[in-house]
Amino acid sequence: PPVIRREDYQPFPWIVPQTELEFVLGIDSTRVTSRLTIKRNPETESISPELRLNGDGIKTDMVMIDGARFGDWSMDEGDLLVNLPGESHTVEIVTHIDPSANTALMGLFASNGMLCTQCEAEGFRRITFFPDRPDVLSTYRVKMSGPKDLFPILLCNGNKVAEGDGNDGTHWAEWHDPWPKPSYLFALVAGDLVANSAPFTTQSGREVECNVWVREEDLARTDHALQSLHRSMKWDEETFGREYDLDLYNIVAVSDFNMGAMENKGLNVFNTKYVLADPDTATDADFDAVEGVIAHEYFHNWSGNRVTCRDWFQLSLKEGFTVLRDQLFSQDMQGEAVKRIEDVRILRAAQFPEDAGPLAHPIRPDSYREISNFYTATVYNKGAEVIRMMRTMAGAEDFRAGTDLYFDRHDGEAATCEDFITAIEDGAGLELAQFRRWYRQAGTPRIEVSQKLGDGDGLDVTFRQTVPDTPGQKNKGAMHIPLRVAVHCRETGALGEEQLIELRHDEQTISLPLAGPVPVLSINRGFTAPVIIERELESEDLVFLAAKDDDPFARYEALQDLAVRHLVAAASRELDQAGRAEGKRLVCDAFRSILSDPALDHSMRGELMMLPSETYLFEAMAGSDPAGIRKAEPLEIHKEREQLKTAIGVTLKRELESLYAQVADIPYDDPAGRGARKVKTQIAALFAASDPERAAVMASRQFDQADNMTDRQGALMVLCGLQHPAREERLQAFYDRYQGNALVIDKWFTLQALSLHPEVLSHVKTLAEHADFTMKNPNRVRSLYMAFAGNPQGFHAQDGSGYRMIADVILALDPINPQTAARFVSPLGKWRRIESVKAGLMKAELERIAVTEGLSRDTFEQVSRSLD
Ligand code: B3K
Ligand code: ZN
Repeated sequence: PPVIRREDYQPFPWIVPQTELEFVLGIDSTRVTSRLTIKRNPETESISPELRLNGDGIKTDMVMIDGARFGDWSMDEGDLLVNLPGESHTVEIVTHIDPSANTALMGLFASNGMLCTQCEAEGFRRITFFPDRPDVLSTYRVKMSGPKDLFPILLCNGNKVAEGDGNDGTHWAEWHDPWPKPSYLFALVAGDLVANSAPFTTQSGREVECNVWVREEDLARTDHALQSLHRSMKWDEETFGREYDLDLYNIVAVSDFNMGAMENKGLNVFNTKYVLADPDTATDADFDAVEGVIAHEYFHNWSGNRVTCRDWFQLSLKEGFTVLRDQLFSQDMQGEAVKRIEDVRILRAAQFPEDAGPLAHPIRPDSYREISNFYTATVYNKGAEVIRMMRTMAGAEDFRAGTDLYFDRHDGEAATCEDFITAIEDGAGLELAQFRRWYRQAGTPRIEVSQKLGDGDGLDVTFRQTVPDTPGQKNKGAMHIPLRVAVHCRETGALGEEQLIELRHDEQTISLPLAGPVPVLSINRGFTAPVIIERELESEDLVFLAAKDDDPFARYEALQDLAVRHLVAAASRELDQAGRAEGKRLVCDAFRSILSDPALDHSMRGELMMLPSETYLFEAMAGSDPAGIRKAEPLEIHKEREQLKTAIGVTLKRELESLYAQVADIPYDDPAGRGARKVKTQIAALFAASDPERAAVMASRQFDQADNMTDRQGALMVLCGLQHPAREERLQAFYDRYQGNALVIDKWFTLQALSLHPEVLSHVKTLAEHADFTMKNPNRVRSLYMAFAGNPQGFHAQDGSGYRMIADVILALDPINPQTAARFVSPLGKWRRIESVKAGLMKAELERIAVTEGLSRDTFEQVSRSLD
């Protein structure tokens, strides 16, 4: 497959002012007629008569040009080519497709008896021939017809302008979307659906009909989604001055979907996972995820739809910015500190490893073979961090002036990341010349920090930054990095004043004011920059920061650092017995102050109680040696982390018990309920390591008495890791209670695949044979195998059987759903950073995939990058 390069961008030689589509719908045969008005693009000089319409796996039954049958077309790969002599023409094309055979879930596909579409990035070309690229904007008019019994509801973008009944039990509807849009935002849905509806009145007083469409049996679980939509609409008016621009907003939930959701104009299509929620079936985290994804897709209406992307290399223009917008929204809904910690945890678990591995790429990539592979944590989450840094430097108010200018300047256009940066410079008054490197350079910057007392009353802090080499990029320039810092005093406990500093050089020294005689530097407060800080710090300093820092993120960070230092040293066998005991003692001391600190609410306490994830420890272990000699040993990391949990459970038994007693009976709806549930499950998980028998009793009781999914799932998670009869009993009870509820049964698969149980690998093998398991449903595949690939004990099994299992999944899934299959490659791609025996086994699996005939473009690209 060819490589597409950013520098090769050329505007399309034609414009397409109008697109008319007609669908005659059927589950296994749908006829699509398209009528395009096309004109020469006045902005290009091309004089070639060729019109190239993209197609992917479709054939045409008929082509008409300017109303007359036209036979002189040809095909190139999947594309349709015609030569047109004039300035403007109409092009009419008829195609036939079979939605029921579409297991890739791109284009028009069938799910549970309904029809729906997914067009981003290049799915529209699987429906009809079209210039399927985001810089070709067109106004759509769509007519669809089909059997009324199968498809009582017919939806499309924009507004419904006409409808009626046809012959033989069919009916039809015609939709018109007044806003010009690229083909990737097209959507159509036909099915037997019901809506939860409530109007929203915009700031200018227009009434918007809001609907959440689901299958009848799911209707009772849609209130939260609908309310989240209203909250998002209001927030975007207040925070970014953005008002909705149609009289109708439809959200449809489908159970077969490759990702979370899709922001099609006026007709969002959602994975059921991000729509359905009630206390009996969804955890607190699920509720937050629904709210966050609803917000994200809604915010795209401006950052993505009204201003779209010129080409797919600009993906972060809409995704990075929209992720930042949804993060800020959730911070306002749920509390800033906890949300920030969660977002950083995701960044470190998903993006840092990507940036350090074979798939590393800048937030604005330079090339791709398959664009689906670039919907990554880098483009999304690091993209959001980069824009957040602009906001930090400008301040919220000036940043808003920048985004206002951006929306004003580019409304109705297909823009670039460069356009965004320029608008922020002009509107917010920033100078971002060097900062642009964040868009070009991949790799997580590392900053080595050292300090010494200066002559006067300052602390001289020296910063040395490096950006690691990444595939295709070496010897990178220094980054412009904003950091919030403060210097506290450990002796007096005085807290220093926070200031924002901006690094721009490979090495620089900055003098910071002291707050007292024993300075402790609090750095990257609030995680202002997505970097790795490396510094020698006395453990007492970390303990002080963990207990006393006034920045909640810095407190969390100090505690994480304490644990990371101990665990990496222990897993690398650098500690003797005394060193090991000392490391555990320090973590336990810090934990003790967290458990009892009356100033913390339980939500924050629960957050602080989370030990660093094994993925993050993997990074810390493999990345802490710039020469790349030290490799990660996932099984050692796992063992040491479990031992640390044991030590905490044993040492702090009394404190943990009394805290459990304090939170155990806080009711579900109590304002402190959420935090209480978090803390409860954390405690049970610690006891699972220190006193399994006791944990089994505790978790069984929590499970049996639970009146909500958070408690039930938390308890079952703990039980799943134990070798105890309560495990099978509760797993069965959970299954029986929720049989037939796909989203909850996904949880049932995930809990077992993620479990700490020593037999996890054979459990997963058995589960793959379960009657409820299928490779055809992406949620189900991920619930079992993505969870397993994230379970170090199973995935990294000594004999390589975990690697083989994931490679087999890739090979089995690739012909069914390449996009989802390709997502399983990156766990195996970590081979270079892992100790040599396992590295060899992982690489062998990648090589076995690489030589397989007929691989999809998606999987081929990821596997070859991982072996390069
Ligand atoms: N824009 C879509 C993602 C489409 C992924 C295509 N492979 C959802 C989102 O980011 O909002
Ligand atoms: Zn998005």
